[in-house]
Amino acid sequence: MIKNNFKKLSIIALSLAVLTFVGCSSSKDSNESIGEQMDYKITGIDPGSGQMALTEQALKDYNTNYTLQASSGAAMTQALADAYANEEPIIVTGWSPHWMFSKYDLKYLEDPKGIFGEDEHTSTVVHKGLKEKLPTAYKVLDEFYWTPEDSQSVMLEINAGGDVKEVARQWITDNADTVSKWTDGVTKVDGDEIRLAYVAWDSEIASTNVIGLVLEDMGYNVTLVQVDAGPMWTALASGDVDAIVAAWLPETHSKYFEDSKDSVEDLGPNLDGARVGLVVPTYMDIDSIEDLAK
Ligand code: PBE
Repeated sequence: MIKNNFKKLSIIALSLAVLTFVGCSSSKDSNESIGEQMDYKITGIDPGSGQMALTEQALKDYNTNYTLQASSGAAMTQALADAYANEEPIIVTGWSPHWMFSKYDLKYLEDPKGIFGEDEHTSTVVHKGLKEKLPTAYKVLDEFYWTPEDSQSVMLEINAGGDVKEVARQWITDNADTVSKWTDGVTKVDGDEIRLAYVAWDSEIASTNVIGLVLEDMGYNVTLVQVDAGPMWTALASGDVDAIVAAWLPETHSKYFEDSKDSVEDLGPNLDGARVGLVVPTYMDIDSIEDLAK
């Protein structure tokens, strides 16, 4: 009897020891470097975005042993939310304007080599000949201009679960003065077709839906086409779509822009003060992409 109990106890003790051992080796050891804790992974977005190419370039030029994982805008923000909730290290390909900066305490890693550019803006780019084809739309698109705060307020509402169209409509109602600057003195049309392409990045979901509704109010029959970055530029160049408000220049989409330059017209910024880069929670003890060097 005693012997039996002793045996049971030993088994329990042994199991505990094994469990403790397994637990320790799988949990994040505080002696691990930040890089080890993240398995040297950067959480990226959709492969076609300009930022992914810039990040690959940065990881090389800064001589790091990090790899970039492609995902999507939505998967990236989910990974960020999960890491943030547990104060775990994470590096994401981030950009502004974006609601993530309102929701979390984040910082851009410094980029002394300037790989991600400075002073990015989002441009409105149309298929050549739009001025003659759809003069009213051309005029409104040319005038379309808002601020990072405007964009961020729309994004926040959508992120909080608002219906995209309803949020865009509400913003238009609340900002009638701004919107009238885009539409004042422009002749309305009667059901002409216009097609706008965009990528499902939060900032572009916001801008494209707002301008889409404004064009609808001007009498257009508007189709929004959601595609990847490469196909968005190809569709614009071929004339399959008439316009985009999602062109990130001068750096992020420079390659796409160069390739389609002959068949498009850049109407200039619709938002200044945009930025792309590597973004981390402020609780992380790194400040520069240089800190990721081997
Ligand atoms: N972004 C958001 C895009 C443009 C908009 C920065 C993720 C990119 O192509 O990288």
